[in-house]
Amino acid sequence: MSDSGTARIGVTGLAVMGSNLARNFARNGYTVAVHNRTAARTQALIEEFGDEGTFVPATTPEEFVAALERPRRLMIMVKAGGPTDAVIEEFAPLLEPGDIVIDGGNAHFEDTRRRERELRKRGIHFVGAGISGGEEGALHGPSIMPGGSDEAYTALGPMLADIAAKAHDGAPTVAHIGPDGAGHYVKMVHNGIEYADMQLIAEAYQLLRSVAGYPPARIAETFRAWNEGRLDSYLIEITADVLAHTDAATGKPFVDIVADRAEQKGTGRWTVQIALDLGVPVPGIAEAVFARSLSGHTGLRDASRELPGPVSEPLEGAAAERFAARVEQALYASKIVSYTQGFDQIRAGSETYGWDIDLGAVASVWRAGCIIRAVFLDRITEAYTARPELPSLLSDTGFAQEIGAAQEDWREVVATAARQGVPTPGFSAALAYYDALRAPRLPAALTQGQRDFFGAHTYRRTDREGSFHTLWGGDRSEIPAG
Ligand code: NBP
Repeated sequence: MSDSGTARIGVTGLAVMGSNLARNFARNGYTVAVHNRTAARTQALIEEFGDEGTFVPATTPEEFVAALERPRRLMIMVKAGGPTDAVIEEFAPLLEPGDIVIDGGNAHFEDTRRRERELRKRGIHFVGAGISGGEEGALHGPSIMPGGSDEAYTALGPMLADIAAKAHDGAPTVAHIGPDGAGHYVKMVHNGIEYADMQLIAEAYQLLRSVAGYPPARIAETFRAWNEGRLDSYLIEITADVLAHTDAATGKPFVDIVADRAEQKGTGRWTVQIALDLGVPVPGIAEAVFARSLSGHTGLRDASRELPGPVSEPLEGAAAERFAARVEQALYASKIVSYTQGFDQIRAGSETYGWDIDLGAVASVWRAGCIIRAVFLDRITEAYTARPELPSLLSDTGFAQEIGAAQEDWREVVATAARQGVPTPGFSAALAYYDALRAPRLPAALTQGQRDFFGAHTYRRTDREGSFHTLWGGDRSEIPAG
């Protein structure tokens, strides 16, 4: 191979995310090699933003690789899936042992594990890095969740820290999550939690609208007030902005002219699929994915509109205000439960794949830059930092006390929603999860009895070790099994 180039890092794939990340590196003083399959994008970046820093434009993969200092740091920002594999195949033969390939796209963590394994055979480090914050984050500071080897992180970490968002205490929102696919796995669960957060906020909105009888502008004010307290977060802030917005064409509240059909793309669905594979209960995330899916089933909805439901009048005055305060409690309690489930899924993935993920560090890198950034994440960081072995977030004394204080209102909100026919799958599932965890006995005992009856699946007893089967078709005596 020829002499080393001068670029500290290279970015290939210069659509919105790649070009903004390249600019972010350049603005932080790094010389950045830039490349795109279609050269026009590279030219456009140099023409429009070339004066923001030092860019080395390359038109061929060979030129691009030659522009990088060694060990090379090459970031891929192309469409996830086949395009990422195509780019790896194109560049890998041009690289040398010790070089680092970073995939900042939204890859499935199993793909990242496979790619890491394959490149490791050639001595090349592969870093699957989850990047959250959209195009604004990419430019001004995202939350970054890199996986891969310790060696790669040593060479890369300080640069990622420079371009990452900074939390209120000045800490950069990046941490080495763990080996191979750990970073993309955590990014996936981040998106699952994002789905759950958004669903809970949507349910709070619907309750304030239908039960408290508030118009969107009043609900926007309510969310603004909540954003001053423990719910302070990016999602609550933008919810208030969306609800306060008026449609210019009709003069109606914007939220009333948007079709009520939501999209559910890759990562939310992956989170639930993987949770099922790992046997981790994440009903809050699952209900959020299903709620979006249901909203898009217009045929089913059209055919069901005339089904009977309760008739009720919205609340008024002080009663409406009292109910709104209860909704805040229900939202907060349900949010604690959603994060409990998300962190439990990260713990399960970490154990299954041997990643040794520091849950406190994960909470810490979500404190700024990403979509779920919130004051609340400081609390989670503190809880896991104080007790890394915490069995679940609900075992943290502070969160348990807050749930205890919220539960009466939470139950009342769920009961009111059921009585008035307002669908609240997120609030209800969160409460059911909470009650199931705290139940002294679950009806799973009966389920086991049924399974033994029809399929001789056996059961365990509460009073002694071993598996047992009852001869249901015979004299119903019990025999040891297995
Ligand atoms: P896109 O996901 O829209 O991908 C477009 C880029 O992929 C272009 O540079 C395109 O090159 C390149 N590309 C494709 Br398509 N097929 C290729 C191939 N076979 N070989 C080489 N290059 C190929 O870009 P994006 O929205 O900037 O997102 C980039 C990555 O970041 C994705 O994985 C995305 O999921 C992830 N991400 C996006 C966001 C976001 O908010 N948008 C947030 C976080 C992560 P061309 O110009 O020649 O067509």
